[in-house]
Amino acid sequence: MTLYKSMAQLVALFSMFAFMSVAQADVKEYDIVVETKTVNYTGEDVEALTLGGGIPGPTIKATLGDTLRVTFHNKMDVETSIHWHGILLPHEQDGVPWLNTVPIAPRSSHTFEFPIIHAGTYWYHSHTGLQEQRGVYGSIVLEDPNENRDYDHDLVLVFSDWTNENPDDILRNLKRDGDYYALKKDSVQSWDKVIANGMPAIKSRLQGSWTRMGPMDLSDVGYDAFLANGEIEHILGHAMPGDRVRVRMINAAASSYFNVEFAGGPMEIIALDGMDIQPQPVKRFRMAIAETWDAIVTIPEEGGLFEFRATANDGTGYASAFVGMGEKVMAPDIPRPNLFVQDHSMHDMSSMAGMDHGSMDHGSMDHAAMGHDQSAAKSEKKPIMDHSKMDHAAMGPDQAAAKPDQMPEMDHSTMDHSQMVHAAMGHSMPPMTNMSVTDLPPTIDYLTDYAPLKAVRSTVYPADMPERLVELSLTGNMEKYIWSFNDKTLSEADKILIRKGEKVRFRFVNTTMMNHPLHLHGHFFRVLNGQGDLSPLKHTVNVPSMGVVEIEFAANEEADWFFHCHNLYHMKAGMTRVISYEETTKADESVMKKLFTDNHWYAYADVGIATHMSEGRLWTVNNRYLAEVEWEAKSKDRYEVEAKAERFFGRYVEGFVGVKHESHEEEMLIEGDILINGFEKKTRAFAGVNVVLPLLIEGELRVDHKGDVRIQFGSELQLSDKTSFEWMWNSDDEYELGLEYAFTKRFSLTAGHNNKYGTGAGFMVKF
Ligand SMILES: [Cu+2]
Repeated sequence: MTLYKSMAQLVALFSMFAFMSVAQADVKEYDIVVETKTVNYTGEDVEALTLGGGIPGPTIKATLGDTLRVTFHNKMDVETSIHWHGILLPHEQDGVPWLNTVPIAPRSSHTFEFPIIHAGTYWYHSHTGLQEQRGVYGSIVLEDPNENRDYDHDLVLVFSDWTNENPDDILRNLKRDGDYYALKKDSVQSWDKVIANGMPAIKSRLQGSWTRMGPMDLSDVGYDAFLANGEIEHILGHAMPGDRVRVRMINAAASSYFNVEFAGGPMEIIALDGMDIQPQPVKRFRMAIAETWDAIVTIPEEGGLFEFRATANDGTGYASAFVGMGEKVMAPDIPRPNLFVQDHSMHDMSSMAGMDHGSMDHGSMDHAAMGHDQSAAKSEKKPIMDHSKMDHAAMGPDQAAAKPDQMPEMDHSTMDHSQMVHAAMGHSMPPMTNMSVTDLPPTIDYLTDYAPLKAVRSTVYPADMPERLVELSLTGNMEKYIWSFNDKTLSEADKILIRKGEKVRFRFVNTTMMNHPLHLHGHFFRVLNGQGDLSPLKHTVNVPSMGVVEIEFAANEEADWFFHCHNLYHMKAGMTRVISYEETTKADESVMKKLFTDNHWYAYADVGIATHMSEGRLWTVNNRYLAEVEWEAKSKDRYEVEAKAERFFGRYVEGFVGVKHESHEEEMLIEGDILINGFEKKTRAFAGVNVVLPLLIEGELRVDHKGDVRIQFGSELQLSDKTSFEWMWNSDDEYELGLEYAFTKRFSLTAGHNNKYGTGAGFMVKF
């Protein structure tokens, strides 16, 4: 009887389940054209790339259990691709050209089809070249029919950055000089400003250059506009006073972090990268590139049209979106960050070290001396310190062992994707409804990390999974604009091999002065932020400048997945890896070669003409090698020209070989004893090393084929926005002093003294 009853219940349950599956297993179809189109955001016509005729493309919507079928029609002359950012799907649907999906050839179409097995806010974008910067991105809303949150409106807000310049030219400029856009951004960190910022700034700069670190950098590219749903100012939607509005914010910028603030009061953050978190009210938060943040805001009773403002982290501009009705109410201006005082010590943001908050080096920061961005540092500190009351001993990730099988949605490893629809149905997030304001934790003024954020339930993996630790230093050479992991770009590195069934932990140590938003395709990972079981799930994690972050994920997929910095230019410059499942990888050498974008060659020229001499340099450079021809000349008898090939070894060392031909006036002995001045011509082959020394002085040691040794030192100092000073001395008793005033990035006035060629003034043109 009991058995019969249970059986009947089981059958009833099964029927209901089957019915629900049928009822909800819709196929959602979209047809989207990718084409070029002239846009004008800032008074200049620019050929952009659009999806469905717009920037951003249309919002793709589907419901948990649906099958999504999207056909892209490429009407362009170049190939394209679409990646489904943050969505769990079969590897061959992930869209990374060659690695996962065939590229969408010019004037052809491609259909993606995959089941929707989780809900949330995501986005899609091109993974080809720098097309994302040109407009190939759009939003995705995946709804959970069982979600039971309390809001009146559900809106999507895509933030992005816009430049009138061709993105390929931008990368070429950055490869010439990582600071290329500093002037456009008004962020030249020249000595006049360092001095104006007083002793702490001077000390900080000297400390930084002593350890051979360049100054702090918040962004690389100087943008012409920032966009909210494709407009500089956008009306997001109408809402009545008292309405609760869910806003799904997506940072689709190619290389901009945003500080987001709402004019109508605190935002209640409810989801991160599509995954629900315990609601956390914040006044302002920093949004890394490629993240999605869902927030609920309440339109204040007094009414108005309230601004969502996304201010670029470097302070160069913002995008606005308004919600409500009536008079506009603006969000406050966020002061520009002060880049002149910084802490060069490492910040350990990971839970492991985070447990021991005492070890954090915030104390060494001179808060009093800091500018506005330091308020960030202070509030960063606050939420972390709040955890000091927690039982640290109980919070190590190892206690994950205590609660196995608590992450069913991560545990689809054993299913094939066709069964995932069913699997996912049982896995909807628990409703987070009817939380009254009093249930919320205290409002955070400015949230710049993940420390206080908690998942809605345990995200812990089963205890019996074998573990693998992958240590990745985030490395970069700002001067040469080479970005890498462990000092190796994608083309120089091996795939990262993992095995199905493992728990893979990544430990990131950022050795650079920039933030890097790291994105893993096809998986959610736990950010080990000090919240133990409730570590939030994400697909993109910011690793702050000089910071340490750890993540872990369950290796429950197949084949190959891209993993990279989501700063588009960093990705292209080499901060990228392929994560491969050992048993099922399809990325052989020929596939890998097609992914290499970091070994591209760029060519440049500088030509200077002055009253006392002319000089020039032609060079071509890739991620590892440089070839150049350099000359200095006063007359047909007084000149030198050298050709050189260099190889880079890490950030500070280069080796080179070359040949130098010169003609100079020398005292000569003729017929044994008569001393006259003549012109000596000589040609020597040479080899040597360049080393970046403390205080960022460039040292060079070279030996020529006759055994003559030369040591040389030199450096360049940025005196003001446009003026720089250069000096050089070598053991052949040559020295040179030069001043350069840059009218534009292409044209400078110069003045200099060289003990071989004399003193003079002129100009320099850069190509
Ligand atoms: Cu990066």
